[in-house]
Amino acid sequence: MKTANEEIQELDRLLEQRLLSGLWRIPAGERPLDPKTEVKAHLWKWADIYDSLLKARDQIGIHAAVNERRTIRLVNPGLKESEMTSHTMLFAFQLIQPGEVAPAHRHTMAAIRFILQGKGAYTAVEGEKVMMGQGDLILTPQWTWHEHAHEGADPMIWIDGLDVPLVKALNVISFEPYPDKSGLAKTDYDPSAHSGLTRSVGSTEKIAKAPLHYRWDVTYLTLKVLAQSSRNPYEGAALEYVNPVTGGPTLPTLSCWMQMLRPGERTKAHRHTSTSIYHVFRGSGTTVINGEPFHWEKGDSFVVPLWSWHEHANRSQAGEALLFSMHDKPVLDAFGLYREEGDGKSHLGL
Ligand code: GTQ
Ligand code: FE2
Repeated sequence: MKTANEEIQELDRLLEQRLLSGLWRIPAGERPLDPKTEVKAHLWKWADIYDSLLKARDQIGIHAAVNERRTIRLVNPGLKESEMTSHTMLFAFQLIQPGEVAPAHRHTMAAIRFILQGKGAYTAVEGEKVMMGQGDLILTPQWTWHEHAHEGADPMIWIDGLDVPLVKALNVISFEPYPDKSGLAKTDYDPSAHSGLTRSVGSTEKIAKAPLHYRWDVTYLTLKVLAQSSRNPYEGAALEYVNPVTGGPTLPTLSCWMQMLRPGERTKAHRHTSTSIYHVFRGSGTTVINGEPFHWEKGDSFVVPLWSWHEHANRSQAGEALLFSMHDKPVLDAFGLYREEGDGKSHLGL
């Protein structure tokens, strides 16, 4: 006599041969009450990143990499196999030397650059030369041609943020080197055509082009005014870089923020189903993630995994702290999967 269990196993084997599977085989752990992720909270120190970049500067020619970029990525300790920073996003640091050109290519991954050090380099996006300044945000939307080149004197360092693992999960990675080796034909970036506020008189363009360049002076001035008038209990004073043409987030898959914590400011804890990667642009403080304190200083970067409780504090009583961050929230929002809890209340963003 076969036991009931043996009969089920036999059925499971039969179904397996037919490339079928019964739902009764799914372990209970795969249906948790709370979202679960492999992504771990982690902080990378600037000293490690900077030292690694300088070593790569001396040892890695820009053409050694398939991408022809000298970039170093942040590898999440929970994602060592894929070497990604979160399950949805990649955060990397790129260094380019005076005279170097990172040749044009395009890909289905969208990218942002946040400029940390140096001057005199540009990113040409679809041939428009966007000059890089410290604290600027520059966008290369998906499938736009982009090349980087450095016409200045000192090494240039910036952050690359991309949606690589998301696009990979959807199996739609495409990458194309620019066919003409002499590079993109270039014109200067025209801010009047991209602001959503102005256009040159006589222009026949009916629809404004989305900005590709968010300059630091404008961001900082706006943030300072915001900080004087309104505070978000979970974020301090926080700005999202938006697309004024669509009214949507920075890019369809990525939202970028710049936020300020005043001296001694401490935020309330909350959690949400989006994942965030932070970079300390100025100041020092502590972010508590699921009860574990992560102490940060200028140049450090850290990941807040989805659904983990987190709160930020500026440790200084004198200086403001400025955090740049990148979020996959637009993806969650697009599919009604963004959910947030804080203050003892649950807010379903549906
Ligand atoms: O600069 O175009 O960090 O294509 C990864 C992929 C940078 C870039 C990265 C890229 C780039
Ligand atoms: Fe690229």
